[in-house]
Amino acid sequence: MATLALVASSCSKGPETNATPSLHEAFDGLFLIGGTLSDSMLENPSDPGYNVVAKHFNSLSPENCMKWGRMNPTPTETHYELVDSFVRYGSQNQQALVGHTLFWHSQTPDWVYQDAAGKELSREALLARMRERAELMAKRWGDEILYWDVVNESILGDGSWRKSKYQQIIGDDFTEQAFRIASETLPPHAKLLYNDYSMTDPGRRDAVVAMVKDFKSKGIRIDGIGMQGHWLMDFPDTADIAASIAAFAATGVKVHITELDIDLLGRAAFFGANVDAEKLVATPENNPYPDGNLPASEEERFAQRYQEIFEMLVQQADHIERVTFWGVSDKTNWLNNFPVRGRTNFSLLFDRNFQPKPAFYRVLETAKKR
Ligand code: 9MR
Repeated sequence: MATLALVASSCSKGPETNATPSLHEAFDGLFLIGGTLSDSMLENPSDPGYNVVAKHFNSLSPENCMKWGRMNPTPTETHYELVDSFVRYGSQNQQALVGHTLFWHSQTPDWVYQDAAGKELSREALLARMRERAELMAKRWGDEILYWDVVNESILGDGSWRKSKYQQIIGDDFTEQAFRIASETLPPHAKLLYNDYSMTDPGRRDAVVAMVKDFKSKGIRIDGIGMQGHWLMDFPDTADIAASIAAFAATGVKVHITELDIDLLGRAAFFGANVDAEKLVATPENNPYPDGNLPASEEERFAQRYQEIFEMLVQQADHIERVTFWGVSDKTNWLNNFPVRGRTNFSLLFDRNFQPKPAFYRVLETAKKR
């Protein structure tokens, strides 16, 4: 794996990247600009996506390889090599690394909640198992990783706690206990984040604010709020995003936009990133540009949406530590398969050939307007 990471870090730059300004350099002094490494990129050091990653991002998140189910699909099976490669690549490129994610109701295998006989664990036993995972993370990657998504998505839109397996076994203090465990096991330089989607929902926003205040009053460390940013073309309103950023920042934490992408094709029935939602089938109606050629008018609409979002983010830059795109290019972004499988969607700043789109240049311009 050492060679793999070395090769990856010395990937040649494509012709495009020599001429194009670096995104993270443009935003220097405002906030970090991040992207993700997928498992397939980590497995293929010559993936052309590395040209974009090396040049435009100064922060990196692992899209999937650090999830509990990927690392430990069974109690005895361990898959840590891709995380090792991720950490090695990002460290060599001096990118601020994100540990995604310690505890999430999704992508956590059933064995985590059970004893060897298949019986549900007690609260204490599950907390001990969570601590073991945090200790492993700290020991193996704690020195290199800066930001940690400690808990993902434990608050619902109405502000109540998600009725996850964690919540059912541990109780309403699952998130609090997770942060206690993280602050006791991860090194002092680690920044601890709560990460969620649809953070403009008033119920969720207010509950997050109340949670941060509660943790702070109890002396529990929490350093940042991650707003995932899986947004649509017409929702949410940038004013509502700004209001949530301001509300979180007012509690004394930094805001991170952790998983930004814009779903050009849209979702008929719901909003957010609920991966449990029923998947639909691609049809000519919901998949209008299967060959990847977007009409100029649509490209322009997309660029305008990115521009308005970044104009707002730049205005809020004092509160924002990092803006991370969820992926590298449209080619592999998760929205090609959510909520409809097998669509040709358009969501990021680089097209399927890793070329910067008109939206890229609009975003770049916003950095100069400060
Ligand atoms: O992009 C990720 C996709 O490849 C995975 O199949 C999916 C399930 O693990 O997770 C996606 O990333 C999610 C992230 O980890 C947490 N927030 C929502 C993201 C999109 O579903």
